[in-house]
Amino acid sequence: MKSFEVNFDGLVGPTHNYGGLSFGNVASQSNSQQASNPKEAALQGLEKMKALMDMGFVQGVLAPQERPDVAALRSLGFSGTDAQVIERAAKDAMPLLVASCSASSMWVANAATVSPSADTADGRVHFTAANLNCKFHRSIEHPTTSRVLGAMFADQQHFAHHAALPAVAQFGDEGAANHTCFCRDYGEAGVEFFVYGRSAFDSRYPAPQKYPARQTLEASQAVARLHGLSEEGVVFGQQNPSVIDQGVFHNDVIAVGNGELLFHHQDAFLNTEAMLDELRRKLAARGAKFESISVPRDQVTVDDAVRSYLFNSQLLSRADGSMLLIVPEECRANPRVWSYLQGLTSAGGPIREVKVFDLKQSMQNGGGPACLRLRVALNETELAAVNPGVIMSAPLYDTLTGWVNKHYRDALRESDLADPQLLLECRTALDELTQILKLGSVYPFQIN
Ligand code: SUG
Repeated sequence: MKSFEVNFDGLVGPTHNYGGLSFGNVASQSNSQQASNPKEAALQGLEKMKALMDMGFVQGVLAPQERPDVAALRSLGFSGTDAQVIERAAKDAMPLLVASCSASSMWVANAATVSPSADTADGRVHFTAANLNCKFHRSIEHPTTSRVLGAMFADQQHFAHHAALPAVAQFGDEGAANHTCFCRDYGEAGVEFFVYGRSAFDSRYPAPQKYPARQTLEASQAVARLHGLSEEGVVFGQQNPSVIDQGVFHNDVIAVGNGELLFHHQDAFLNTEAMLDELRRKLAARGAKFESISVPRDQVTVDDAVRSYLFNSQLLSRADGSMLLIVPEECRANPRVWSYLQGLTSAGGPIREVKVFDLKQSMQNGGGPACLRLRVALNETELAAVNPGVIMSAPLYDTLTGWVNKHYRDALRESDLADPQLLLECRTALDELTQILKLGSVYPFQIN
């Protein structure tokens, strides 16, 4: 049976703004307070989806969330009508209003961890929504994320959904940004690679000093258990704490894998050789030949990686067996990264081509090509069971660009977030979107 890796990209929501909300994420902090352009952000994302579809990849779309999150503000003590809740929060606690307005659900690599059916004990595709509990503005995503994923992957014969892990830092879980599935072929059992930043229960593991390690070992282990993965089908690796302190807040800022290949920076991990050996051995037992490409620090520094997002790229398998790397414009702008990429594609290795995309609006908040997509490996039967409304097509692309042009503003500043009209605009847009994507009622304002 044929199998595919389907990329479901997050559609950027109407409140995309630069709130400076993510301590430890260099771009988020350095672009704080700049004016954003939600319309351009959404169109840039849609263009990437369309380009991948045009290249022959199966592409899906994941809906944004309702913002400002009035329910979250109510839970923090703001009361009255929805408009009054927003006005009161703006007056008394602007940072909380900003957090409740974040369009951060666009970075769907953090929506959930997904295990393909070939790896799981019950032969279903498993999803665990990420609790994202390191940052308030992200911790409010998972209830709606679960409903949206449930509406996209509704067939219980093929899809199993788990609620987010307990909402405490000890089980901090950032989803697929710290998880990679390796395999010989999508559809064949492989090895799932979980990368954590610290252990919450064992003080022998080192931890970063400056910035938070968002993912714990114990969270990764819990997800592996929930998904019914076998011991021979998982490898846990620790991120190098010193790169977290240099702004690598997720593993997908310093490594990307696909098929039998891991592309990573030399300084990405701790105990790198032992970890790569374990991956090689476990994949060999599955009939797969693991390969890694380590980018040397004397060619590309960690700082280059953080600023260019070289590793926050999409590594895609093409029909001829070669791989394609989708990178953001910022890689072309960095001479060391660009020259490394020229050498990489001409070296005769698995990565043969690089394609560049302008994702500046998302990049300025620390979200590159890989952050914007959730990968789901599916066989033909499973793909047929996915809600067809969320699979990208030329007509859907046209409808969605028209929808963005109709509903989105082209500039948003912090002061605009206090405008209760923004909530109404968002609700009107999302109501229409649920019909376009055939999702049913997934938003709080639609659920009674
Ligand atoms: O969680 N930025 C996101 C970026 C997430 C990127 N995802 C992956 N690497 N997979 C974050 O730090 C910034 C929001 C603001 O500052 O307005 C933010 O949430």
